[in-house]
Amino acid sequence: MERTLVLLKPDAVQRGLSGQVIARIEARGLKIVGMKMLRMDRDLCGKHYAIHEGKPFFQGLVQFITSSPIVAIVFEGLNAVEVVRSTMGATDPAKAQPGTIRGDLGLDIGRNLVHGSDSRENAEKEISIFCSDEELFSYERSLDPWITETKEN
Ligand code: DAT
Ligand code: MG
Repeated sequence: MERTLVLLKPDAVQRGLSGQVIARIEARGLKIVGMKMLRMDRDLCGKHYAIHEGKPFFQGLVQFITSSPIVAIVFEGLNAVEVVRSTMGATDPAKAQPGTIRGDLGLDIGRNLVHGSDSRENAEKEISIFCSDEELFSYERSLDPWITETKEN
């Protein structure tokens, strides 16, 4: 089953929106297979956001994401990467559709509440940055057949 990394950024935790954000993703049917709170440092930021290094917003992004604890969650399920991305909405909350996390709860691109991996390949990389194998759980839920017809993807 496909897995993806979600980060509840410092603004989500500080604003008391962690539960709401998790609930929206869980309600789609995706399963939590790993979760922890941590404070990102510059080093972890460099690894996770390597692709954005040198961009004009990078400094502000590092400043923000390291400013307060975050929650890292690994979700698993059918098309987990794409489903999380569409549930989050566009990067800029001003452009995100109502009904999405960013479109309902955010205003500013620099305070957009949540991260979600953008491809299966990046999801695998990002999950390994944040979680060890021992921190990830494989388990069945009795309701899974009511959420997905197939076990494969
Ligand atoms: P996403 O988080 O939707 O995958 P991204 O990977 O392009 O977006 O950028 C990572 C984060 O960097 C994004 O969540 C917020 C910040 N960011 C991106 N573009 C920005 C911009 N133009 N101004 C300020 N922050 C920006
Ligand atoms: Mg991204």
